[in-house]
Amino acid sequence: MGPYTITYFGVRGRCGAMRIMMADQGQEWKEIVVDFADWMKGDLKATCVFGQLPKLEDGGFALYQSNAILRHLGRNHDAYGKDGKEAALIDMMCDGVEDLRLKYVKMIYQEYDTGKDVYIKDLPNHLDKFEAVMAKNKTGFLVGDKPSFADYSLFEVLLNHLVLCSSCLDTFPSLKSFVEKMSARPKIKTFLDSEAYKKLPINGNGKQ
Ligand code: GTB
Repeated sequence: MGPYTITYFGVRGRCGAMRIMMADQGQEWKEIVVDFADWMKGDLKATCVFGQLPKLEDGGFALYQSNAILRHLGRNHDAYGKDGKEAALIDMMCDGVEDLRLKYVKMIYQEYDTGKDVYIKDLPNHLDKFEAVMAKNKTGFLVGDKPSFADYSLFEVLLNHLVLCSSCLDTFPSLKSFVEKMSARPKIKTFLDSEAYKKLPINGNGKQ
């Protein structure tokens, strides 16, 4: 597998989780940062399967769609469960995280000024589902006893939500502990403390 190259804009956005996952797995990768003005010229867009980024290259193999990329990394790095049933549950949790991510992205890009307060008020009604799964599993991860790609995706989305509302996990002890423990994993801590991570805005429009 590899070498890996991520092609994406200069934001965390849809690459946050895959970067954290590769860092935690001790996997190096290269970044090709695309300037949005260059992107608007259309040449690169025309080469992308869905006309969008991110793109992950794994050696000569190119892949689009951030969740497909997470799954591919999960297969390559043994972060996709120990059997078919765990894999199915990990898929389910990743899709659940995606539902929350899409709500977040819609609020950030389309209705930040008018919708942020309503979004934060409604957030517990989404976080409680993840809290219940995390509390029931008792291992500190969503499924099984080690991190899967769904954990990296949830972790990254929770980090973004803590920037949006620093108290959002105060009533969710299992999620709060999950974020603390994931943040303290040595390779994740090194990555989150790095300039490469800190210099990137979360979203493309400067809202967070
Ligand atoms: N379902 C896809 C996935 O999960 O990979 C969604 C990918 C997607 O929305 N890609 C956006 C894109 O390629 C970038 S993420 N947009 C360009 C286009 O459609 O032509 C959101 C985003 C928007 C703007 C910036 N920016 O200005 O730097 C960065 C990221």
